[in-house]
Formats: sequence, structure tokens, C-alpha cells
Amino acid sequence: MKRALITGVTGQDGSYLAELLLNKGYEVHGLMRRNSSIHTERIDHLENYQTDEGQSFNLHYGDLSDPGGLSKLLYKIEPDEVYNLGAQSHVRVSFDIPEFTSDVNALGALRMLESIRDVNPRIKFYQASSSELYGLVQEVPQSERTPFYPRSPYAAAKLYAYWITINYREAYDLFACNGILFNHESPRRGKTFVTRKITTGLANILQGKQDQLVLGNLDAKRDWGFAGDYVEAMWLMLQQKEPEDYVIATGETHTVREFCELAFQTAGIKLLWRGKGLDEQGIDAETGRVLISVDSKYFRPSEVDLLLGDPAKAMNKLGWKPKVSFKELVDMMVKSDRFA
Ligand code: NDP
Ligand code: GDR
Repeated sequence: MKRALITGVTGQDGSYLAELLLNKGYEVHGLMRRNSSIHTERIDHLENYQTDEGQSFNLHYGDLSDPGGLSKLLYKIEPDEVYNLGAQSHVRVSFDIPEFTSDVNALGALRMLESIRDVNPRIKFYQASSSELYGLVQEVPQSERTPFYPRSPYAAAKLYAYWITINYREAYDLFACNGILFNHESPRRGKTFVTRKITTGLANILQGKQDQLVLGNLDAKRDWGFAGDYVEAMWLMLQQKEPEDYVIATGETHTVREFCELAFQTAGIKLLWRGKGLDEQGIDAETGRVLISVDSKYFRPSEVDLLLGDPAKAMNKLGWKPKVSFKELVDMMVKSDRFA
């Protein structure tokens, strides 16, 4: 039986990956930060996971800022694979807490790699790299060969983690891979990321709990996929003969405005737009009611305007492809929030 350690197990991807690995017969261990309130809702359903073969789901307290703790965990668990998903993952917030973001997102990866080198260099390592690395558009679509130009403390920290992963692969022969994942969403997406903010906001508006949705840059374009599809690619990368880096994306891009239109349409509301920039509003075509407005506080000091990934390498080498379409994703998230 294989054993895996997942950092960031309480997050969106951690919860889907834990499920996937348990279904594949792994013994799964998750690293969880201590928190003053309970934040395990995404993995509570796995708590009592236990099979006759002794397979189980186990949680351990730890933090990517605590190197001693990481080494101790590796000694104790003896994992075959480590998936490093833990991060301060909010791009906008990284401008407010750049040093903390860098410590966790950049040095956290280094600490885990050093622990692997010390404890057992045969442990395979997955690093959650991001399409945010591309930042200021250099080329479209973006592939493994596209130059990086990070546009936030989050992305700059992830750039370090990307390169230190490659360096440990080359210097110490570790089986270490970067998954350069484009945005992926789900009903388990954090509520402050734009897709989930839209689908929870819509549900609240329909239930009379919120007047309108206040957003930032409606023109930003993202290549949005389904998180459940993307964790499969993480696993596939660690099952290959050679460690390599892969772009995981759908190959389609949409504006935030389009996401809003489709989400509201799913609930039977046709949106019309009026005004421009900070004065733009999304209006209910039937009633004239203002449902969406714009506030500068949700803009970033420097924005990533356009992300569109080319997943050809992952398709050819891993045999991976996205199963959930953009429309199905929006549908899934709207339904989940409306009927929660
Ligand atoms: P989430 O924000 O949902 O989850 C982040 C996880 O990291 C949480 O479990 C969080 O714990 C944990 N974490 C934060 N700080 C620390 C720390 N100091 N030590 C240990 N764990 C910590 O993110 P996602 O699941 O969406 O993303 C997973 C990873 O993939 C992240 O690294 C993200 O940057 C990256 N990524 C995500 C993409 C996406 O579109 N979702 C695309 C590309 C990359 P807690 O619950 O305590 O906050
Ligand atoms: P992103 O995701 O920054 O791409 O990072 P997010 O959903 O936060 O923003 C996407 C785009 O929407 C615009 N936007 C808003 N964003 C938020 N959060 N809130 C708003 O009100 C709003 N209005 C417009 C943003 O400006 C942006 O252009 C996500 C994270 O999961 C990262 O960890 C990951 O690395 C990347 O995706 C790939």
C-alpha cells in the first residue's frame, strides 16, 4: 500500500486529492495547521475512512513554516509521495502580507525539499505551481516553454518554489515535479475567490440575503477548469518514469464578466451591462434592478490580464484531459450554492 502526505489538505485541492488517493488504495496523511476554530469542513467526511486492508485517512498538526516539524512527520509517516499544496493562496491578499506569503509559499517548498533530502531522497515530490507565474502576458497560449513574469508577491514566491523544485531535481536527483495549474474551481472553492464569490453572491441575492454583488476587475480573463479533474493530473505526474513539469489547463479562456453572465443565466436571469470601469453595473434585463457593481478595493495593484493554457504536453504524455466544461463547472457551482 502506498502512503502519501498532503500539505494544504484542508483546502479545496487537498480535499479532492485526499479522496482520489484513498480511492486508489493509498494510506493518506494530511498536514493541518492549528486554528482557533474548526476548519476541516472539506475533509470531515473522510475522518472515519478505514478499510479492512488497514487503509486510512490521518491528520497531523504541522506548518510549512516549521522545518523541524516537517522532518519529524516524514520520519513518522514514511510517505512514498508528498504533495505540497499548502500556501497562502490568495493573490490579492499577498499584496497585504507579502512576507508571510513568501515564507510559506517559497520557503515552505524549500523546507519540504530539504526534509525529503534529509529523511529519504526517494520520496516523490509534487509542487503546486501556478499559472500566476506567467503574469504579464508574454505569449498566448501559455505552455511549459513560455517565459514567466510574476505580477504579485504570491507569484514571485511561487516562482522561487518552482525553481527550487527544479534545482533539487537536478542537484540531488529527487523525483520532483511542478504542476503549473491554471485556475480550477469547484463547490469547495474558497468564498473569496471570484468564481465562488459570484456563485455564493448569486445564491444570497436569490434568497434575499444580499442586495448585490460587488466585484473588481470584470475584464480579467482566466482559463477555468474543475478542481476534481486537476488533482488527477497531480497524481499522474508522480506516476511517470521521469520527473517533469506540466501545464494543466482547459485551453479556453473567459472574462469575469462572462462567468457572471453564465452564472446568472443558469438561475434564469439575463444580465445587461451599463456604464464603464468603476461605474459599470450588471442589471437584471427584466426588472432593471442593479445586481452587480464594481469597487476599486477589489482591484490588484498589478493585475494578470489574460491566462490561457496549452495542456498539450499533459494530454500527450500523461493521457490527461479535462472532463468538466466551463458551462458544466458554472452550473455545478451555482446549483451547489443555491441548494446548499
Ligand atoms: P486553498 O486556499 O483552498 O488551500 C490552501 C491550503 O494551504 C489550506 O489547507 C491552508 O490551510 C494551507 N496552508 C496555508 N498556510 C499554510 C502553512 N503555513 N502551513 C501549512 N499549510 C498551510 O488553495 P487551493 O486548494 O485552491 O490550492 C492548492 C495549492 O495550489 C495552493 O498552493 C495554491 O497556491 C496552488 N494553486 C491553486 C490553483 C487554483 O486555481 N486553485 C491554481 C494553481 C496553483 P488552512 O485551511 O489552515 O488555511
Ligand atoms: P486568481 O483568482 O487571482 O486568478 O488566483 P481570483 O479568483 O482571486 O481572481 C481571478 C480574477 O478575478 C478578478 N476579480 C476578483 N477576484 C476576487 N478574488 N474578488 C473579486 O471581487 C474580484 N473581481 C474581479 C481578479 O482581479 C482576477 O483577475 C487563483 C488562486 O487560486 C491562486 O492560488 C492560483 O495560483 C491562481 O488562481 C491560478
